[in-house]
Amino acid sequence: MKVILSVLLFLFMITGPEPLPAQPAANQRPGAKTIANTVDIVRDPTDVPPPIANRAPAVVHVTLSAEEVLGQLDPSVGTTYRYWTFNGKVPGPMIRVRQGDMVEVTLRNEASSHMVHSVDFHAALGPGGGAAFSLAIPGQSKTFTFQATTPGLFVYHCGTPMIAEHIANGMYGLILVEPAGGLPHADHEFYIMQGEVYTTAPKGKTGLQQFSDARLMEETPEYFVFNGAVDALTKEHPMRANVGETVRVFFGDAGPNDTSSLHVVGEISTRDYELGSLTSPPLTGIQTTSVPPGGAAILEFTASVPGQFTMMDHAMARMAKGLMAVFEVRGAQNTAFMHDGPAEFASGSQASTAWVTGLSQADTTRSSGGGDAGLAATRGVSTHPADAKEEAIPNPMRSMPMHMVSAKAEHPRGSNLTRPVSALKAAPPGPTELNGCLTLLNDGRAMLKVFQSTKTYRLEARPLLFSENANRLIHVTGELGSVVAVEDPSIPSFVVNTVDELAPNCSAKVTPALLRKALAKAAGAGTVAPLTVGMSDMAFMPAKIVIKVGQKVTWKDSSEVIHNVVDDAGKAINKADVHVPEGGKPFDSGLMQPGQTFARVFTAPGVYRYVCTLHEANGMKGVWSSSECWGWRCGRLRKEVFERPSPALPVGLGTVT
Ligand SMILES: [Cu+2]
Repeated sequence: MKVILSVLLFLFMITGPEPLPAQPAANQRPGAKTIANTVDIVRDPTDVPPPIANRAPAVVHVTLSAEEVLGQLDPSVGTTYRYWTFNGKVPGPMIRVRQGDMVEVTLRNEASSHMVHSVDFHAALGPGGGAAFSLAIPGQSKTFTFQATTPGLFVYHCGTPMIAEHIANGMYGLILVEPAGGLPHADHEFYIMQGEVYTTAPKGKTGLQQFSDARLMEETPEYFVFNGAVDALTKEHPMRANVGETVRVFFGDAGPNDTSSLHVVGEISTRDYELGSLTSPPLTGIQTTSVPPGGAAILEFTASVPGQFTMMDHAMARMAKGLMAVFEVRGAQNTAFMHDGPAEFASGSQASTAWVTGLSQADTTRSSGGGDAGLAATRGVSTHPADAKEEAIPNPMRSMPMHMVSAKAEHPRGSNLTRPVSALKAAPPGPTELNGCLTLLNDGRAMLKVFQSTKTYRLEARPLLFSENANRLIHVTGELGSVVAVEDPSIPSFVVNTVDELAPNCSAKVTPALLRKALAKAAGAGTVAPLTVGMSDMAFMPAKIVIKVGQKVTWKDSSEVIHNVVDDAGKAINKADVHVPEGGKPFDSGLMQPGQTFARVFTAPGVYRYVCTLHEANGMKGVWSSSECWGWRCGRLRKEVFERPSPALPVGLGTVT
């Protein structure tokens, strides 16, 4: 046998491979230039076998066919390459078995092959991982069986010398050995392998590229690829998920030479089964995973916010050599994790409301010298004169729970219409409401001049909470903030929870008596007054409320845009965005014209999450496509939360949690 092989190999060395037989131009990648007689070798990353679930150990049949094909290495410029593959794709098929399974592998080396091939399973115990048993000359089939003893994600690859060449040419894949009972559910699973391609000509050359033995030995690949080809997982096979869904990536580094520093820009792995181990606990909260050649990793993360997320080897020069993948996340925007502009105080974000410096003293001093670069730091300088002045305010208050009074709930008002600023410092918990005239400055700041007073507060909230109330007399609830702005360090800030209009303008005709009347009207007579939720063209307001069982909520479309209010998993873009507690019923307001209201009495306690599916429901008009809804506009349509009042709270009081 050895003699036959040696003779064959020798013949190859002398004659070299014959020209490849013409391959059908099948499976052309969409959008790719048609290159005659080539095939698309890219493995679709969603090509993942189903979970093994809870079955007993079994005999698993796996057939791998060694196929040498002319494939597209970089279809955008018409670069082709002679790939050696398992089953015509790179990587080869992902194999999924259970611990204890007997894996019966048949390797069929196609008659059209020019090389001897085999397969070495890292999941197998035995010499060569099965390479000797599976060594097959062109036209031959070999079968061997191994027991999957150890859970984990393992690489397999061709084990025929020169192995590095067979790997570089595309002969690799992953086998997942699941533990008994399987892996936890993930909403999406992807299969990605990193590889290197060594060519004699530099990247960018069109036409058929020749393998370079010298470059392989130098370990200087001309191309780095995910799933076999340049840009394979960006344009042709981007990976998609919706906000709130869990993503699991089965990743292997085929090498043959370089370690991958796998990183997803803008995500943090919630679980990282480092080195592919499923017998060790996963690491958590991982930014970049080191995956050696011939190694693997299982990464999991939750798609938190919509957008495009780039996955790459953080050895970034490799991006220019073709190594990049894209995750597309769709769904409602979530500005809690990141947003443009200065820090805001989202409802319920109690922990993030103190300004401190994140820099060393030296850097703080340096950056407070002025200029844009110093701005952020300046805001946090503890020695800033304004901070010193406000020193008495923050900490005891900041650590207090935010007992926010819902706008329409019972609450004594009128007594603090013109509460002086000095009083704010002295008396925790300070004002929880203010009345005054709202002015929006050109730079986006919202200033509240307290009614019949010279005092002014800078209001902190989501920027557009105020847009429709500019130049109106308003009532705001919230708490004193500790943000000191560079522009006006002497002006205290007030973190806003709710905004209510008291009068449509700030004219002098509004008297304290009229104001009290407006406040009383707004407060309602009873302790379980109906609650109104406004709908601007950006948001539900307030974003979160707590009501009593039996309380009525009225939504009012206070914008100039059609809206709806939907809590029905069957109608939401993303099921994770809506929730009805046990005993509650799904609801749907139907389309609401500007000015229209929709009311509902809630009798089942629990958390309700709902959305405006407006753009989806109104899909008959192209402009309101669902993609519109995935943008920042629709993303501002906040979810509402209803919760049973905590026993610690007086009945009828609302709170923000
Ligand atoms: Cu091979």
